[in-house]
Amino acid sequence: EKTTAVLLDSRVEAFLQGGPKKLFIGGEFVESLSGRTFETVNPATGEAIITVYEADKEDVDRAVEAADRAYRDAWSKVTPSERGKMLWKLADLIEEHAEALAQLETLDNGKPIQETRHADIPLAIDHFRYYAGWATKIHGEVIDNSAGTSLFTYTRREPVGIVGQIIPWNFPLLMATWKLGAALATGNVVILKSAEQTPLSAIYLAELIQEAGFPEGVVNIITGYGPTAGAAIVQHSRIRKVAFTGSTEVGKTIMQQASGNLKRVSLELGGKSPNIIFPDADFSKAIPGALMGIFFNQGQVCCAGSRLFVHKKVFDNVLSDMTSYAAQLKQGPGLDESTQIGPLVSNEQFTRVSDYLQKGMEEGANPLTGGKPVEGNGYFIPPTIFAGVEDYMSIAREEIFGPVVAAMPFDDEEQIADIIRRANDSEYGLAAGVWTTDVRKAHKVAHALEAGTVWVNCYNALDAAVPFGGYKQSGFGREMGSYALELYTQVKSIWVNLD
Ligand code: TXE
Repeated sequence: EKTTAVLLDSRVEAFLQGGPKKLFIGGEFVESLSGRTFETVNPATGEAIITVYEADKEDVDRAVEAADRAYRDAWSKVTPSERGKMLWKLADLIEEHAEALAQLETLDNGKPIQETRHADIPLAIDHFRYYAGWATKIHGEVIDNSAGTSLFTYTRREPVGIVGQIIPWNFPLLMATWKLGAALATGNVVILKSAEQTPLSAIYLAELIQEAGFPEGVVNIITGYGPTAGAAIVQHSRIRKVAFTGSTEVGKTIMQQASGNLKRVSLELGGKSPNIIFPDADFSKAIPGALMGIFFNQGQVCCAGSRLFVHKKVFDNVLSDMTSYAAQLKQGPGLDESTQIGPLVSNEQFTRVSDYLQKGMEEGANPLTGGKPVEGNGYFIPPTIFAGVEDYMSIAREEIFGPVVAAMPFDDEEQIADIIRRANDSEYGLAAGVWTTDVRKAHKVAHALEAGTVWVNCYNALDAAVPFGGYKQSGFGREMGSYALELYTQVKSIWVNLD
């Protein structure tokens, strides 16, 4: 039989040789001070890939010293144009190492290689290029309000200083990129902690950062756990800002802990995004859109369209098409060219999603396809579509973060108020989707939805230039676009007496 297994890139093989992978602090690869390590696991098999040094508080302290030195002695003397050039160089290096990075990401996270090649890596490259352009465009303004006086005022946009960034495992490289791009373009120094489930692509990125010519200590990348290394970042008084992407629960803890030193906080948290298909939708787009909205990245996407509202007139047809497509999606190891849906990232996530499948059944929902975890090695959950779901059920209210969609019919003829009320009836507000060919309805619904992003006749579209972030308990602060610059700059007003 013809094998479709990906042949490992020699760069990946070289990367996986030798002892535990090290922390990147002060421009060097170093062991953690405790010497402790942890394993990172291949989710397709459940077997360890390699060990990684485990950072803790004392390593964060060391990174802060390195960052502080870099900020004062080196980074503040680098011109914006040179900063931009380094970011562009980094993008070029990622492009040059694209296949190795794609494979490493797939190995560590489990996602299909087709997705890492065509989404994660190109989006990361674009992102750094976009922010490379911003480095030279960070301006203050002259406030000319001084007629009749001798006073002259202007503002400067200055970096915040040392920033901490904590990222999740669902898009490990891309999340690192979203965090680093804006922070570096605006002249900050960074301590970034990757997620313990997926440390590898960030370490590989550190090698490229070194090669791109960033002064030592400008970017420090550490691997370790949340309650230790992550909390040490949040609690460190010399780190002036923390940017976090992850669960709403941990987001709350971070905000509480950051209140101790009044660190600035931006949070990109969970979601339970509604995706609404009206009866006048173009179904040739809406059906694949709804499928991609929930099954992309095994549903481990903060903006996944996990509450699918389909108008009652078309509910049965839409669901039957979706079901037959979902049932034939090819599930397997991410490092197989033909895989369309991979394993979940970890045993913990596998258990969490399996529990939701069980709960959905107990609550009386009915799986049209999927519904039971796959037996055997690896953390595989089949694409699952639940019908017979009521708004109050936990599978319709809580973030599952797996390939599981709760499909619910809705019925309003002229009024759209009812479906908007149902869509907004959530503590989350990250994203939403609307499928209709009626342009008035599209805008009306888009305006009424309580979400940081609304996709009309598309889903999961992302661009470095377009802001992304949450309403309500999905967090606050906007990453990407010009908006992210605000997270990483502070404004100084300068008064000059010209007399
Ligand atoms: O997330 P955590 P987990 C949601 C999703 C998932 C659930 C749990 O619903 O099922 O969260 O996933 C670090 N101080 N999302 O447990 O714990 C941790 O080391 C500082 C949505 O993996 O939030 C990791 O780097 N940091 C989400 C990061 O936080 C701490 C993406 C995220 O881990 C910490 C991931 C602490 N006390 C999960 N505790 C999204 N919005 O995209 C943990 N961390």
